[in-house]
Amino acid sequence: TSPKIKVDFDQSAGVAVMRLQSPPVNSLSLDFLTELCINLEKLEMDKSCRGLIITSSQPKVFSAGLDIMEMYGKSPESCGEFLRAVQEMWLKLYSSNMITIAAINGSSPAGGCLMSLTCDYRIMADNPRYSIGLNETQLGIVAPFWFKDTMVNTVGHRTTEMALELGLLYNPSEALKISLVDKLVPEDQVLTTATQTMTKWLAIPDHARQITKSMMRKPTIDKLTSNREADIQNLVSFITKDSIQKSLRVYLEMIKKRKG
Ligand code: CO8
Repeated sequence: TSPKIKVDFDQSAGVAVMRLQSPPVNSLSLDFLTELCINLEKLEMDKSCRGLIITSSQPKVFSAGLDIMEMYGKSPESCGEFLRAVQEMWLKLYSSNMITIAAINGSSPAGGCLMSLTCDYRIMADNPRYSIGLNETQLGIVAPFWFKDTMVNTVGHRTTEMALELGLLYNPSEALKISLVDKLVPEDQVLTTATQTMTKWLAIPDHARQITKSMMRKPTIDKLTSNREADIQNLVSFITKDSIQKSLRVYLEMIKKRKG
């Protein structure tokens, strides 16, 4: 099978560009997450890699979030393995020592939004057809507490409370207004703007920036690392309930119907 992630590392700049290329919509399957984590680990260990830009190779979509098929009609064991991989992705990205910038060149619901939120800075294409947000309740499911915490840390408690209860998806200008993203640029300038922004962040001494980042994020990360298996058990028993499986089926039928 062809790689779902393409990494270009510019040794002289110390910056890697990671392109998500899992057609059609970069949904986060177990295979995708495994590949993502292997790539992240390699870059993290390479001391010459100081910055990482994450973007999508797929048209119109940054990432459709978790692959719903990994949670639908699957055994508790499979669901558990999958959700452990989602935790792993979040832990690796949120605790990265690298400067991470999301170049959001398409829609970014749910797990796609989470990936963006783990980054240090978010640049989104100014296209009103794109949307971003944690829309879990619209599927009849609940965002894990660490999804919630990551959003609270970015946009504050009140905005997160309302966004999560309603499962709000924001268009780019709304997302900018609540600081869910940091900057909007025309679609064809997302990557170049990310590179320019990276230059600014690279000017800060790594050790000082890294300690500061860790100081800001460590309490949130510790909350999950000290409770990983209990969290999995909790999520698995929720997602495998008949009523929740039914909600997922209804939602899947809805996105299929909406097509065309
Ligand atoms: N998982 C699996 N398949 C998907 C997903 C997904 N997340 N998203 C889209 N697909 C499929 C579609 O069903 C469609 O399949 P097919 O071609 O067989 O009909 C194909 O991908 C292409 O999709 P679209 O035709 O809809 O593509 P568009 O370019 O028109 O739209 C969007 C792209 C905007 C991304 C749209 O597909 C969409 O809105 N998708 C749903 C996104 C979503 O709601 N994701 C939520 C996932 S849940 C999550 O991430 C967090 C869960 C937290 C864990 C909770 C544990 C308790």
